[in-house]
Amino acid sequence: MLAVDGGDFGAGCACKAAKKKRNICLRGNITMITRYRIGEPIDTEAILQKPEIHPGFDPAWTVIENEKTLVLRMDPDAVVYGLGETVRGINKRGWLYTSDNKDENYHDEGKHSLYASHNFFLVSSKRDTFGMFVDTPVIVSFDIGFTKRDIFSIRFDYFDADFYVLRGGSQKEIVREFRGLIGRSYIPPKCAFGYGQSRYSYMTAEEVRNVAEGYNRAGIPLDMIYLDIDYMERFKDFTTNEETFPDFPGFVNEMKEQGIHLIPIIDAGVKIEDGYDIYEEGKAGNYFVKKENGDDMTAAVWPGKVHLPDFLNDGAREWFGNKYDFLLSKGIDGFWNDMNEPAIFYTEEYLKEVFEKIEDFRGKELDVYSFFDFVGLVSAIENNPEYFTYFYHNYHGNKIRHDKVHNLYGYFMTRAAGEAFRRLSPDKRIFMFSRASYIGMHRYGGIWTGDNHSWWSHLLLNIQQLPGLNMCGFLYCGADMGGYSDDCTEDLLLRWAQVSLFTPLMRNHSRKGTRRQELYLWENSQDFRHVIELRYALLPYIYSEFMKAALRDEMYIEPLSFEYEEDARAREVDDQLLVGESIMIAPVYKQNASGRYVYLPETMKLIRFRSAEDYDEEELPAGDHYVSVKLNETAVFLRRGHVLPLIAPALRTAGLDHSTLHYICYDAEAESYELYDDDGISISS
Ligand code: MIG
Repeated sequence: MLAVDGGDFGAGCACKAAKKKRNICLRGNITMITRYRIGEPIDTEAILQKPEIHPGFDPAWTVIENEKTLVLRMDPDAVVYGLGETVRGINKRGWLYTSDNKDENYHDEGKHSLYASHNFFLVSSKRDTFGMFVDTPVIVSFDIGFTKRDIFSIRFDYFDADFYVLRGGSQKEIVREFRGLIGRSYIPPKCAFGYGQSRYSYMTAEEVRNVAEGYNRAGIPLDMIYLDIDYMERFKDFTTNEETFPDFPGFVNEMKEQGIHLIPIIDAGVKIEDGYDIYEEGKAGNYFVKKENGDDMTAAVWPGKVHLPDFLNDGAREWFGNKYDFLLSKGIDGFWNDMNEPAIFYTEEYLKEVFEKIEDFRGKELDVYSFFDFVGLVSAIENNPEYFTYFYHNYHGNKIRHDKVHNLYGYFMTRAAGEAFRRLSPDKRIFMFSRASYIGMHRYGGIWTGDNHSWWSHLLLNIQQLPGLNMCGFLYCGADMGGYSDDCTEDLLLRWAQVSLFTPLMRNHSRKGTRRQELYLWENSQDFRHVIELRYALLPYIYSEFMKAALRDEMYIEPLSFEYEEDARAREVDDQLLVGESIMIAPVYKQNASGRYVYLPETMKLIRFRSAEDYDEEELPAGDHYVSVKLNETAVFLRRGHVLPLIAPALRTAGLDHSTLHYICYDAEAESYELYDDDGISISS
């Protein structure tokens, strides 16, 4: 297990220092963990510490065997938290969520699943509070008051799962116990907490240089520039395009000398091409997923026809993981893994079928029905779920059809890399995050939340996804700041930056064909400079809080009610968050708003930052307030008795000078602050 070397606690303190304070044990109970089993589940390797299986089932639930369903009557006051990366609010009541990893690029509230399956949730009411993890690699649906308002039912395609029920203790304690079961969350290098600029795609080294220069000239801090699929030679994994990125190692080094890390993307599919080493080795080693008849399955994605590595196969995982060395050895120290749901544009067989069916329509008069049948034929090709029944894995020596382990694919891809990093880079942390995931992957990498849109509603979604992700162990996470698809506007990007500045992953990313989003391009680029400088100024706090959460199995971002559990109002707040122990945030996520209503569960100090140095403070009593927050202001609410450390901003995380550390204190008798710091790169296992 990852441990962090040279970590140093407690260096910091504030005002008139007093003793350190921790908020634990609201109810003082002990959390009991009970494991139940239905059917014969396939091991997902999500849980590291497995209690014995308890006979029967948790009494709160009714098991309806023939309908493959579990049923719970929820108390009217019950709030349901969790499920990680999903649509809708912090309280998951009132919708149907399906765990079915999918390349879903419209995250509207009518959707039931996104890229990830995070089957841990918490049902919390006055009478009963418990957590439950449904450990199954297959599709499972959580009907949380969707069909009937007070009925929570869990429906399975295959009725095989392990269930971990956690009872007793506060919401926080239940989550901590769960996190203990699944193992410590991934810890990236410190530079991963800097700001990163991405775009699909920077086409040449020259273009990347220009982006770096744009940032340097505008004086906006930056630690990373991302390389999307066009850095590769015809989208082949573990290649670089010699024409557009000549002397790749030299280029990596040139950027590194400026303190900028290049972060290339890796896709799941391996191009079929004679003479391409990855393809040939994969074929020879039997490392690709196979059709029923034993042939390698052919799908099509960006590179054209591809085979999919069988990441569930130990040998294939080791082989593919080792390939990351192609880039590591060129000085690369961070990656993002994409298309690993897996995304499949088409399969050969299905495409053939469609072409044949299209023939039936040729020359025919199309009425309304046949017209839509015709249109549907073609639109069903991309990411058709049927493809998942076409191929097989070799998992622990067993031939298993993909749909029976579907939700593990992205997890095991990232695990392939994570396991390889432990061999290839045993002393240094490597930066990595993935699109698809399952609980268990949180030990190997972070995640980003995929193809959102430049919509105000997706800024709110970003806020609302964070607590569930943290509960499920995905501490290192973030959304595409500014939105991926569609054109962004300056005000949306600014408001979004004011949220992303608190998420561990802060990355501006956007799609081909959309308006450019690099921060130095906007009319008021100084406003962006101020927000990014504030991010860097807050890094001692963000890093301390992240590391404490990771090392103690706690949450870095929480819903208000995790701290103010008895406060009924706090339980309804779903657009404000607690970030670490000291602060609450209440972002503005509406266009043309110069403020918003904020609920304060207790007296707090409002700090309005116009920049890292220019801010004012105002104490506000508990209750509701309309708080003005201008477009160029970031509002932070300091909790009573707490302290916020700050440092002088720098252009790179490596340039932060700890002698400039200072503190904003709530008042003179403020508590001390438990600062965590280390060299930001070392690990020991
Ligand atoms: O099918 O690599 O979510 O971030 O820019 C699209 C191109 C493939 C999807 C990722 C997005 C990335 C894009 N990828």
